Amino acid sequence: MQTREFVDLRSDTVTLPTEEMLEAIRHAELGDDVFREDPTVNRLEEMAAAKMGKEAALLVTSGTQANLVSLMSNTERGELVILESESHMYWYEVGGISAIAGLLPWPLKSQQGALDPLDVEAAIRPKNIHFPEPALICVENTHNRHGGAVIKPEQLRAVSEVAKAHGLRLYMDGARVFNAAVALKTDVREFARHVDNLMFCLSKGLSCPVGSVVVGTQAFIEKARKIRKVLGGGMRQAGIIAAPGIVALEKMVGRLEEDHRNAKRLAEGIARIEGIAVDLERVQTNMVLFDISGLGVADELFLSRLKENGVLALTNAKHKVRMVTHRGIEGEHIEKAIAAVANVADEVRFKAK
Ligand code: TLP
Repeated sequence: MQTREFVDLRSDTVTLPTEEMLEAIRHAELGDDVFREDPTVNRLEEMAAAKMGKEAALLVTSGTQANLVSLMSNTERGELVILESESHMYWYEVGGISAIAGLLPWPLKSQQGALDPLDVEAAIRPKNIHFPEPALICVENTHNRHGGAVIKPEQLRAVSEVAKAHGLRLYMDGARVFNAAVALKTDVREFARHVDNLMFCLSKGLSCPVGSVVVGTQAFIEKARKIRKVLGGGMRQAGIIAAPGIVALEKMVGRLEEDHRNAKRLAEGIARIEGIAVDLERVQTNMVLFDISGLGVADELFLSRLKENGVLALTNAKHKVRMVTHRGIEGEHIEKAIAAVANVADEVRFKAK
């Protein structure tokens, strides 16, 4: 489905593995990872921990599993978790935070995804027989529903100070934290150092077919390994997943910059189209969110017309369209996408008159 037939801007999850990744899978040394005997998995986990400046890491099946395993490893059932009201964990993870982890999510509004430390402080209520125990604060970086916004290291530090002062842990859904690091031209450890533990995804901009990695202290990862098992995530010859992950960490981080440049170009092109609003300041990484309210067309119709013009996108709220750049999307695809949006906009504006 990828770019051959359509310019697929629905997500960076649609990226296919590189030739080098496929070769690495073919030649990976394998073993039973539940017995900790897969050398390729062990190597990826060591690399991931070192990259993040943490003690240990754990390969898991998906970003959703990474978040669930981390929630359960950081808390006890019945505790309270402070998170951002637009966060992926709150919106898109099938309510696992409550249904499986047994936690009470306490959502806070934010400015472009960054929690205000004063709001966090206010949400941590004094001990009282009526209240659940607060245990964990979660942040997301980059922030998906805020259009790939980067949460800066100093913003993380401010929240971490509140967490420390109250004896709470801080966890980061860093599905796209390498995009954040590349956008600020800094090391990913600058983000990781402010949180107790985090996850990142291999299968988004880094182009792997499967997998995410949870990173933290030795004790946390030990607990997470057992929780992954109870959730059915104990994999056997998982080296076939880890092998492309190693290629990703070695070779795929730097190129994210290209995706960011393409997203800017895409946003600038779309911003020139009448009836469409884009906040260019907010295009910081590989996502472009734009508002089509001015076109007076139903979202489904807009997306289906776009598809007829060879371009795939998603909406993430009423009249809000999301496009995500990734490997496989080149300059010519950006031009094609801008032309397709302009074409559809002309067509629907004409009908509206
Ligand atoms: N996000 C996907 C969809 O679920 C919306 C996407 O296309 O952006 N955290 C964040 C911040 C994410 O954006 C995602 C995936 C996840 C966690 C979950 O990862 P997976 O899909 O691997 O379970």
